[in-house]
Amino acid sequence: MKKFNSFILHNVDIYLFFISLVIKILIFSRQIQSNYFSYKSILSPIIASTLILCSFLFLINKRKRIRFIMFLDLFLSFIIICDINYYRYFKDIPSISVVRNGLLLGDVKSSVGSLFKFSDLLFLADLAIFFIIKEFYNHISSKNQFLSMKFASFALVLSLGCVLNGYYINKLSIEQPRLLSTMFNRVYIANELGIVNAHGVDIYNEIKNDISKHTLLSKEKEADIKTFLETNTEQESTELKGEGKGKNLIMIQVEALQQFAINKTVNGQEITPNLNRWIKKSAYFNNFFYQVSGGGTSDAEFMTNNSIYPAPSGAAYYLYSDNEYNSLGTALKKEGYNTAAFHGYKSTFWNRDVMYKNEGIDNFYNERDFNIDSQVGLGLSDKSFLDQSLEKIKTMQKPYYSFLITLSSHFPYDDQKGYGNFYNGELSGTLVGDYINAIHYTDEALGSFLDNLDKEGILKDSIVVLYGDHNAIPDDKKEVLAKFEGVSSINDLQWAMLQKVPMFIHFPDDKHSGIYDTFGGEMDIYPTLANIFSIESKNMLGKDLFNATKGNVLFRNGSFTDGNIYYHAPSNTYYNIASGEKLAEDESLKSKKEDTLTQLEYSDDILKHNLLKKYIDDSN
Ligand code: GP9
Ligand code: MN
Repeated sequence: MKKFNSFILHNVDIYLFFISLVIKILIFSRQIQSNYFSYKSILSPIIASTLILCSFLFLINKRKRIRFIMFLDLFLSFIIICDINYYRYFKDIPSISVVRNGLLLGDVKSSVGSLFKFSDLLFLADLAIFFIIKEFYNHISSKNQFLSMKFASFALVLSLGCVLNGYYINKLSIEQPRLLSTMFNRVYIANELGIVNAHGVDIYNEIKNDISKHTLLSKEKEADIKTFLETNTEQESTELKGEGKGKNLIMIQVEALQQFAINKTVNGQEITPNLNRWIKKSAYFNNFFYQVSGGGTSDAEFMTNNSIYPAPSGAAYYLYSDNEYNSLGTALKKEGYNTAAFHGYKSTFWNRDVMYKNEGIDNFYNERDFNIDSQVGLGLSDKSFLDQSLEKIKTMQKPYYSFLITLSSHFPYDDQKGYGNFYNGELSGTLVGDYINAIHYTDEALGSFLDNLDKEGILKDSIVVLYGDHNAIPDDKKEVLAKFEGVSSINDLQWAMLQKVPMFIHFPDDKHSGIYDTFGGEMDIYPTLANIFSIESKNMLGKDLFNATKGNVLFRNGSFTDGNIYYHAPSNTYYNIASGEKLAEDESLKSKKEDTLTQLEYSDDILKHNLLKKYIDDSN
């Protein structure tokens, strides 16, 4: 009992620090999750992460320790105050990449500062308690605990914290597989695990990523990649070269627009009548695939604006936001274009505010720049977003590049009120049935936007590109999509061929309209536009769809197609697309597979070692 009393008496500063930190983090959590906050769900992970933080204090000598605790308390309280003010402005949690990109200190410094409340200083109130303890400690014997006791306390508290925290982190990584590696929704992580864990996961990702960036790349490999990039987009022919020079570019990325809905009817009505109509007036690529990986929507944007593959895990928009790129926006700015991105959601989601600056996008109109007058799906309704974006586009100095990302048709498509009930068929109430309503709504909004561009005379001197960012129906709902397709089952090849998204390019006066069946993907949009707008097409891994002789489409998991065969990497199986039959691997198929892996490796090295910076510097 005596030992226990001494253990308590000797460490009262640590307990008080632990309790005050848990309370501060709970107050912070309450502020970022005001609507459905529950102390119960967040308390355990907060306690677990705070135990880990406090465990090291048991190793410090008591007299020195109180000073260290006061410094640590001041530092952590400062972080929490910064987090709260950053959240008030961005409705997000800052990450290292945000701070590193100077955004925190950039043009928002004054705005974030203006949000500061004097009540924030209450987070420092507990320092007074530690001052008193410090005085108290000065007057009592500073007999220290035995070293063994210190280590035992440290080990016990650290292991308890790690086991508890590991359980909660693992639980979240199972519920949301991509979340912790991509940090695409930092607020969600803080809401589930507490702010200490949110910053801890961010620091872990940064360290892991920095280590991989500092592994050396051989000079030969660097030269091989440079040669590949210089020759990859060379084309024998130059169909449509310069067709868009000086014209505006309007690129529309549509949330979860998957090709199975295009040119289809349910109960005798078209699901996407407007897109079907505009497809007929445009160059329509009906064998066009999404190629996203863990970065979801941001991967799609990354590829269409850079023609570099997504990161093997995580999101390039988060992990490589400070790399140098040869982006579409940057290239068009060199040609005198004004550039802007439009998205009716948080500017920090997917780290867009940081990444767009790096992609040559001068203005990013995000949820703070729109009147959130109607919400459908994940946020601002597509109809209102597109109407308001059109008004902003009309004020832009020509020529301009406008990149719009829609939002309403977002998984799980459960905003029936917002979408309306266009579909009441046998799949009503299933994910596919809900999706049909969602995409029918978005189709209507897109139709009105495109018609308005026409009415305003904008189409006369603009080229419009529209594509879907990724699939709408996940693998685990395959059987529902099979029902919609009217088949009993869907094998790997059929499922792969269903992973197409529509992509069309509209030229003034509906020129070059027709169906183009070249196999392609999101990686090919930039090289295709580079040819149309006569901008340099070095440093791209995709191809120009109007002049390509081969139909290669590579996917992040190593699968690929060349338009005739499809290789399904997870099952290491080759298929003849036309006949559906499986093929034995021969030398030519093997070399295609190796070529795919080489290109993906080149792309990963470009990101890891920031090679474009080197190549661009060399060429200047
Ligand atoms: C969020 C929106 C959706 O801004 O782009 O992203 P997703 O969840 O589809 O990756
Ligand atoms: Mn998306």
